[in-house]
Amino acid sequence: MFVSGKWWFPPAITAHGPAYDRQFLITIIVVGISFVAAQVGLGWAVWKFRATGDAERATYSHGNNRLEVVWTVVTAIIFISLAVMGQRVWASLNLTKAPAGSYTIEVVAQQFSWNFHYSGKDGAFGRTDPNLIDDSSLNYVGIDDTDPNSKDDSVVSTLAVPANRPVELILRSKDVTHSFFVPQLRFKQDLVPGMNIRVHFTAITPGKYELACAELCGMNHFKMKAYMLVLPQNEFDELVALPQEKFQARKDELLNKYQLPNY
Ligand SMILES: [Cu+2]
Repeated sequence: MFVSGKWWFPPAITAHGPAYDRQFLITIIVVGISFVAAQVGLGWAVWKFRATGDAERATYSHGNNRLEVVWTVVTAIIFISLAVMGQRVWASLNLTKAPAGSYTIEVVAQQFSWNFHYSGKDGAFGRTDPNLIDDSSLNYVGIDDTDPNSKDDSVVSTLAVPANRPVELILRSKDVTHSFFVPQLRFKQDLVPGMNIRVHFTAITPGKYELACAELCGMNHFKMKAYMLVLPQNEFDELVALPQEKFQARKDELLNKYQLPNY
């Protein structure tokens, strides 16, 4: 299954993707070898100590302390090393701040949809207040209309990000825990009510990708999906400078222009 590549991950589209995939491959090879060795050892013991038919009494063996210490230490070294190596790749993204010049997008999840808040031309987000959230008047993220910074803000249901530029997402939830997951980005991050969780990445391959909620968040969880568009810089700049209505229309055009990858 692994070797055929048929049931493998979709190709990674981020700058850090290859590091994640390399780490995953190392882990699966090491664990795979251990698995085969353990199963062969078990098979050998079953065969070697099988009943031979000469009505021999079973004996009790306490085992071998030295052997137990050796395999415990070897196992610990292997698994702790893998964890430390994996941690390094993970920490470079999760425990560091987004690089300067990142493009910031606020993500507000709710049962059962995604809202992406763009700061517009001025690059400054309008003030938001949970008390102003009103889904019936389409104010899904609680934008304060009296704040001048909010005038050019857009809230749309598709995530558009620039290619080859670091992007920072600020993840929030209005109700329950949701989870942001685009397989091609190689990360999955919960959105927790009451928390602002920051993640950053640099997408490098323009295209259209599926964004799913990966946390069972209620009855219509299965419907909670959106698309992520990775756009060439000029197309992205042009899109995010548009006012809300035009942004919506243009993003629909772009959703038709790009095709989902084949799985
Ligand atoms: Cu959800």
